[in-house]
Amino acid sequence: MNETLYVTRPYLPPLEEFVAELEKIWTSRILTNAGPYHQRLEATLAQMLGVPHISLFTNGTIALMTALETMRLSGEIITTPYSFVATSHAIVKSGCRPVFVDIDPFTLNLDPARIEAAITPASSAVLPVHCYGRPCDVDAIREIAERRKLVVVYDAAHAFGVDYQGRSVLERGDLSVLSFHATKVFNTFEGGAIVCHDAEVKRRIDRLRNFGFEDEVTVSEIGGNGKMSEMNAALGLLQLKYLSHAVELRKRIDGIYRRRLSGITGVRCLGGGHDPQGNHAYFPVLIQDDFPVTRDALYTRFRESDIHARRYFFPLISSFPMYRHLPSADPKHLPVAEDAARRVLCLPIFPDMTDVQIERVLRVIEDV
Ligand code: T4K
Repeated sequence: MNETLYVTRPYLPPLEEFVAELEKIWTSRILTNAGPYHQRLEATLAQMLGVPHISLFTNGTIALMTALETMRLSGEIITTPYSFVATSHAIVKSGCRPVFVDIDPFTLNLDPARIEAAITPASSAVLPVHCYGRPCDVDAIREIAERRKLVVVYDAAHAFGVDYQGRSVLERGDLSVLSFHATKVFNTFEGGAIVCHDAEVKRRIDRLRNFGFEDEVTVSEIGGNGKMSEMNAALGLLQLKYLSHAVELRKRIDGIYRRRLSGITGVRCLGGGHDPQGNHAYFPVLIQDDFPVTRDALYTRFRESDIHARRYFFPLISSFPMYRHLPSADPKHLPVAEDAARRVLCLPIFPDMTDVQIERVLRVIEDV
């Protein structure tokens, strides 16, 4: 009997290192509210990622909601249906309405060529996703947003450490939002962050993260509680020591998959050699019509072999009950996203995946 092989596994530092940090937290009794670990992680991440300002959060979803609030958005926000459901939920929870626009068939990111047709007088922003950590067409999106006076908030949940044209992709847009969930390339158990360009905006983000407090006695707006705890920040700081090694290990697995799958008709690997500065967060393949079985049949074969490949992102967000009534959710407006959701399968990839485990995955596909 094989052990279950999951789509991802968190890469963790040696337990003793974490325990040593926990002992310090126990002694200090500072558990949260922008304590020393939190401050160090913010400073270290800003420097390491090469971004001007970063604010840590309890998770990516709260960070997304706070990002939209920070920009005082209202009305409609143009977004992709091909993402994790948190992307649209954050829009609605911030009091706005999502407008779905189809994706590009090569990157599976929001297609800039379709944004303009979706703009109405009620549009306030665009919320694209760097899906699987592959950069959106950020220049085209910026050009449209500037011309049509729209804010751009990137859902960069997958894009930790990703560069675009030699600089962090997180610098693009008005704000970028990261997730540090356990399933991500860099994790703090749960966690997230907002990247912004100037100190005044950071102050607003930090206020909204902390109930709206300006100082001990002044509450200037209705904020929430999005603070990251010291324990989470301590894990983050430790993870950073091992991050580049972890990404190298992911890259190696990506390379093996790509080589072995290139000879198999009907399996299209997304991305590839042209994104050397990617983070290899996911390994999505699209199952084409000339593959002997459907994507769902292949998914079932994986399950029968105790391999939990995942259909990220199926079903489309636009097909969930709270969104499917929207005019923009009509499948006839979203043919590329519909097709991708029907074909995609994310294969297991995580830093300490063994060669035997990689073989197990490939064998299921090769056997078909
Ligand atoms: N925007 C985008 C584009 C996102 O992808 C996400 C999150 C967000 C926003 C929101 O960020 P957060 O608020 O989550 O910070 C997972 C994650 O829960 C979610 O964070 C992630 N995207 C999404 C793509 O995947 P599930 O429901 O598929 O996770 P789950 O529990 O099935 O985990 C997948 C596999 O990972 C498991 O089979 C085993 C492994 N795993 C999981 C956990 C939680 C572990 O080995 N250890 C663990 O602790 O949503």
